[in-house]
Amino acid sequence: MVNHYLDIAPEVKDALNEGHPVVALESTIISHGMPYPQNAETALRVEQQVRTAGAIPATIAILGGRLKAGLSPREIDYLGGQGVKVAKVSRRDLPVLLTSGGDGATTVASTMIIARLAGIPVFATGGIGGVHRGAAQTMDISADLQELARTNMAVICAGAKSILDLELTLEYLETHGVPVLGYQTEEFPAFYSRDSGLPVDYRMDDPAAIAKVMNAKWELGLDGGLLVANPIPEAEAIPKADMEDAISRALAEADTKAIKGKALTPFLLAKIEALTGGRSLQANIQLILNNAALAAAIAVAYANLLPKGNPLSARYGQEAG
Ligand code: PSU
Ligand code: MN
Repeated sequence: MVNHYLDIAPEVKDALNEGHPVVALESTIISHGMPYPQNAETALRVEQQVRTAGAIPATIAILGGRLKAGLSPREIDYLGGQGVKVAKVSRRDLPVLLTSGGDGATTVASTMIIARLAGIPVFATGGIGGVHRGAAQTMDISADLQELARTNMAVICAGAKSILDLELTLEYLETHGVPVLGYQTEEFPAFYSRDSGLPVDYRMDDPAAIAKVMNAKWELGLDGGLLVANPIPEAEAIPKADMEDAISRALAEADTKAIKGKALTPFLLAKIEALTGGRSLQANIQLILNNAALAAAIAVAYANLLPKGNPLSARYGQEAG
């Protein structure tokens, strides 16, 4: 049964009914992650990339108090143009947005929730939220991690930015039973750089192998997500040392200005963007395109595993009860 708060775009609905692969995409990366108009342009290129790789894109957001799975180019441009004027919406914020009738950009956590309601099991993003540096004092741990613990979905990312404590982020995921799969790598990537010095749980060399792990996990009744870490292409990567200065300056300024809560991640991202100029924006665009292509390949492989004549959405929906 489709949730009555949710609007699924006709093209996405048809694809799901036919068992055709679909890839969910988030919208905080559009409104809070990049400047206009590059944000909207990138979001449209990402959708195109998903299509080229054989799947249907479903960009997720909240518009006028409705959950949306699949946006029009106009709606994407609107979210990009509004930028940080649009509310950043995570799990906590969802019910309020629905009753106030506002617009919202969805984080990894809330995108997972909405994709799940729509019956989409694969989602591409840039970087996930995680355990912040200093979390032992601040207790700042992104709701993205809790969502990965409970919501059945493969989330394809380029790792996480080292504004976070990557070691604690991986510990948290282990505790909550979230497999971290490195795509053609043994190392957990650090967003702009391919290396973090930390290992992934398992290396996977092809999308079909990842699809089999998804299927086995959910057939076993092990609810929750899988994190697929896809390193930024070599040619676009920025060495860790080059980023470290910008990251420590951003962290120091956040500390001085006492920036906390949901404002912290966007503040750090914008600061680093400003300090490293066009270089980090360019890297950001390339890695999300790269993730979209891999997510589409995984969605295709997962759809191929499902029995013929059994629509993907129905089966996936049933499994999560
Ligand atoms: N990290 C990035 N880019 C992003 C985000 C995080 O490198 O765009 C966004 C994502 O939408 C993510 C959210 O879900 O920030 C996490 O915010 P918080 O740490 O407040 O949970
Ligand atoms: Mn936080």
